Amino acid sequence: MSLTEKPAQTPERLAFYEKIGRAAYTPLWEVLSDIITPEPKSDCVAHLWQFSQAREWLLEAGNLISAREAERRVLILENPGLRGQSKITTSLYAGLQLVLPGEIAPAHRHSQSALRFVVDGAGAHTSVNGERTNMNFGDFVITPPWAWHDHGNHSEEPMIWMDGLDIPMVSFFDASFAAGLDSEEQAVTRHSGDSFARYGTNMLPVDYQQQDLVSPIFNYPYSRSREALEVMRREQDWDPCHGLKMRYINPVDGQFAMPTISAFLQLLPAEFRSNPYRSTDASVFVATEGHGRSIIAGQSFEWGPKDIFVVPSWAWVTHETDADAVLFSFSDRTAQLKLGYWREQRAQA
Ligand code: GTQ
Repeated sequence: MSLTEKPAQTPERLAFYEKIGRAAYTPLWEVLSDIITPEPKSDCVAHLWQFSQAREWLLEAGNLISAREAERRVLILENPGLRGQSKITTSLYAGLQLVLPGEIAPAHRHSQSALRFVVDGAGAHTSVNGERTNMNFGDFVITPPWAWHDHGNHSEEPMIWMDGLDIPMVSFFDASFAAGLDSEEQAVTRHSGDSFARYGTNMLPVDYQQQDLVSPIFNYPYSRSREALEVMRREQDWDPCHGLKMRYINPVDGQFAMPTISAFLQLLPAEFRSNPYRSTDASVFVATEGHGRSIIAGQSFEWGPKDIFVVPSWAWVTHETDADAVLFSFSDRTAQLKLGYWREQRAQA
């Protein structure tokens, strides 16, 4: 008996397992090494989705079904090791959503938290908590749990963003609630930019009391985040694994912007060769600028702007760039940190 091997199966033992099995018992020693593993073992595999192909198929879907009929016109990015489960990693969902000019994706709300990362088009909007925000390339937008949200596109061009949701986590806890609103769009009761002015300028309203774990900012514009990376690069203090990597925060408590999902933005300079890194949070990356490749568990994935790739839990990853590159990423790190699971490891090149 050990953590890695199973005991021999004798006819007497098998007969016993069969007998108790009929009454909903299972001997631990037959399954222990499968359920408590010395290292993370996952069906989640490394994979890359090329944006050019995704865009073509999304636009094709645009001719087949409206946003209204679909509720959300999304192509799920389904991990090849987790087909049929609507998961990009074991704990997270991702998809690419298309909203065509003039369309509305109707108002609804659910227990699941959502993030949007804008990859194509400009000027569509999402409304949350009575405020409408315009979405532009690279913006990181959050929808808190149980918040009404509807999307629309008054621009002239199709808009595509990546959705990241904690759907598998909520399913795991059997805690899903969802409801539709009786009107297509929620009432707009605040001016655009109000929450950013209140909470996104390194100030808070003087008597502000924290209400929940979600950031009160719901659009983190790319222009601001990108500019920050550009200013920091002058100091040349590149992390050997991550280049310059920042995390999106809730300004009220300095924690991650969402209670279950962590999001990051990083700059890697041209010709960067990272040291190997792994962590227990499987991560979804979107290349926003530049070209390069990531070697994930020994397999190389070439990426360019808007391509999406996934790094499984505890898989070694190194990044290599040709030109300056910017990577957005998200993972369940904040959930793992709260639960006391999260680990990381660095290696020399
Ligand atoms: O935009 O509200 O990709 O509810 C999946 C479920 C997006 C959304 C998704 C959703 C949404």
